[in-house]
Amino acid sequence: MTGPAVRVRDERGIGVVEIDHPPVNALARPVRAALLEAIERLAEDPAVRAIVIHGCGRHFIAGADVREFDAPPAPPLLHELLNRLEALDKPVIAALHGTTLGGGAELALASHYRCATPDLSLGFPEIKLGLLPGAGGTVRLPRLVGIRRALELMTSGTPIGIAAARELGLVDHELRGDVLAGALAFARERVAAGTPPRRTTDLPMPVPESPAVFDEARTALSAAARRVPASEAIIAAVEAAAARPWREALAVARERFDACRRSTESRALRHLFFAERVPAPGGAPQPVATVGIVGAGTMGSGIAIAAATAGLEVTLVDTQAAALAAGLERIARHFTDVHRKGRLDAAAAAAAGARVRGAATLAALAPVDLVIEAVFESLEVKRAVFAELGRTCRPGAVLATNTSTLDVDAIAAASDRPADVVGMHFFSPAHVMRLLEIVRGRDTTPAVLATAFALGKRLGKIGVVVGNGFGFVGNRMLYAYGREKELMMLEGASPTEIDRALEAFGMAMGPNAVGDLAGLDVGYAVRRAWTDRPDDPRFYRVSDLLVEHGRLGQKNGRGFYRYEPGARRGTSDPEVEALIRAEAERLGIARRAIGAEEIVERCTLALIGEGIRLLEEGIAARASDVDLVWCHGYGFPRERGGPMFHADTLGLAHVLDRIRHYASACGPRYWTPAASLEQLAARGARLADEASTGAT
Ligand code: T1G
Repeated sequence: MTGPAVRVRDERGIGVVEIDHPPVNALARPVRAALLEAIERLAEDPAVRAIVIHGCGRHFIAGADVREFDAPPAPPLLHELLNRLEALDKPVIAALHGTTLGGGAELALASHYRCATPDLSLGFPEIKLGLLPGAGGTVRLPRLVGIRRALELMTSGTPIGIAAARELGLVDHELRGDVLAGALAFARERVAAGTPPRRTTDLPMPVPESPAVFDEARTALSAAARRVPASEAIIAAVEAAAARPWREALAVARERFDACRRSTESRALRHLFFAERVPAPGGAPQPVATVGIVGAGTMGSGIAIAAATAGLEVTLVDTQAAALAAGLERIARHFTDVHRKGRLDAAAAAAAGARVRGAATLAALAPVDLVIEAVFESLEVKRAVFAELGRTCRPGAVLATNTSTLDVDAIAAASDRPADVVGMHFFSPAHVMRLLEIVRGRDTTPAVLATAFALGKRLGKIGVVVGNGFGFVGNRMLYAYGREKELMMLEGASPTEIDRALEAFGMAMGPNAVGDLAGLDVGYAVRRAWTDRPDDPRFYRVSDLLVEHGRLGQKNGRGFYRYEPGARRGTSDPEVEALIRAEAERLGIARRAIGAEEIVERCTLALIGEGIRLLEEGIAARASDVDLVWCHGYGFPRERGGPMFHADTLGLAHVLDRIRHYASACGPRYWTPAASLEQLAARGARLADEASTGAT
């Protein structure tokens, strides 16, 4: 025994090293120390003829322990451990199953032989944490699969299954049945055949597939990937492996790894990794097997697709026969498409589609476990639906509303069972976007909240529990962000300048392009219904003006931009700029050139200021929740960690100083700093360190 995380035993001459470090066998320091002790012991034992390394549980090894990266690496260092493993004079067989990622995959490459079960998922996801494989992957992987494929695997972070792994020569033998028994048999065959250790670093580096293979990899990087230093670090590390002896190249990789580990981008991505794994809210979730969805429109059918794909039985209700038919057709087409694109096999796609049935009345929802209402965004309409649901649905059924801006308590009250009501705000398209705002109403019980959260997780969503306030967290912040871009267009920035500046900052799409995509009339209607919208003639004046001139966005070819038929990206339209100039003059606004720096600062500080208010009011429970909302719901750049992490990167004293600057430059109406910001800045605090308000 070498400690609870690593067990060693002798199986008739084969040394078995079992890693048992739940939940994912992460290679934390104690595990590395125990592994080193284990392999040294087996190396010295003359009775041991070969070594098999095996991971207990669902995963072989999920990689290094991500929690260790905020501090310098502690010995034994993983790359040194793996070099020692590879140098052993006895055959080392990695018995792979399930998830084999990062350092786990590197351990496999440092082993002499690799067996794997059909459920293998092998990959190098370090890039998603702003890191590179730092334990030898950059020198061993290209030796096994070639330079181009190695670069693809490491810069994408996408795992491969057993078939691809075998084809690439990463797996020598596919195991059927018990992974350890199979690996032991494989090891005995190696011993019987007298097969020597096969060291990956003994293999020559392959000749680059083309002289430009490294620059081709750079060119192939997406804009988002280019903003993460680890992308270039991976390419440079493999370039070094092609030009130098492997130990020197590994030293280059180590230097690059440590620089990436300390980078803002990696710290931001690691922040989000853990933010996405916050514990579920208290309360015991109820089992949900059947779901009712009210409203067969875009949102309702998207939610139905997500639920059916997750294995739930779905009843989609729409009292309008044509709308119901259109919704069912949309759902059927989706499952046909996902099969055609190879994302689901024929049987799975057919089974998922068969789990959705239509109904014309809410009576069909009487027996279901949970209902999600997704009807027109009108309080009157929603209240009528909830009044009927309250009478119709079985006791204990959860009643959720997909409202994006309306008062969940007002909707809940209509049901006469507000304790069963919760908000589940999906983002469109509901079967694609991962964000789900889970709105706790005044009377929502912990069990109902936990049930909604658990259902969200089952649908593959990132669930964020928020309080019941206008726009919850995401849309309330969106109005602050949009307010500034609208004001700056009146003050002199063109729609294109706004979008280009924010896309250069890292936003997935500029706000004007987003408006055109969603339809400018959608926001227009919401703002009309907004009872306490700011009494400011400039507030969203440009967007309103465009709608009043019949410019609705992509849907009718003209919005902020002009869209040629079929074009996804619009072009600047002089008519829009003339409209804006005339409106600015009418409002008496002097125009000026506005640079990208001011555009980005005003929009991001507006986001930060509103996020801090949401924390202060308890609508958001913790800063990382606000980051999840904006990274998963609105395309905030992940390598900046979200608006709150970005505020901590800037420093709250700087944030406060700049908000005060805009209070004097633009007026205090929108730029009065939250009291909590002044307190946090005064004591040099970070938002990430603030305890959860828990108020939601
Ligand atoms: N380190 C520390 N904790 C981890 C972890 C990791 N690598 N992976 C998961 N956890 C925790 C997670 O926080 C959660 O904790 C629990 O395990 C279950 O996770 C040296 C430098 C493996 C596919 O990037 O992709 O190796 O909430 O909810 O849905 O060169 O976890 O229970 O307290 O996600 O079944 C590379 C990251 C590291 C893999 C399982 N490896 N993990 O998914 O469970 S860097 C990764 C995952 C590296 C080398 C480099 C997933 C999973 P808690 P979960 P899951």
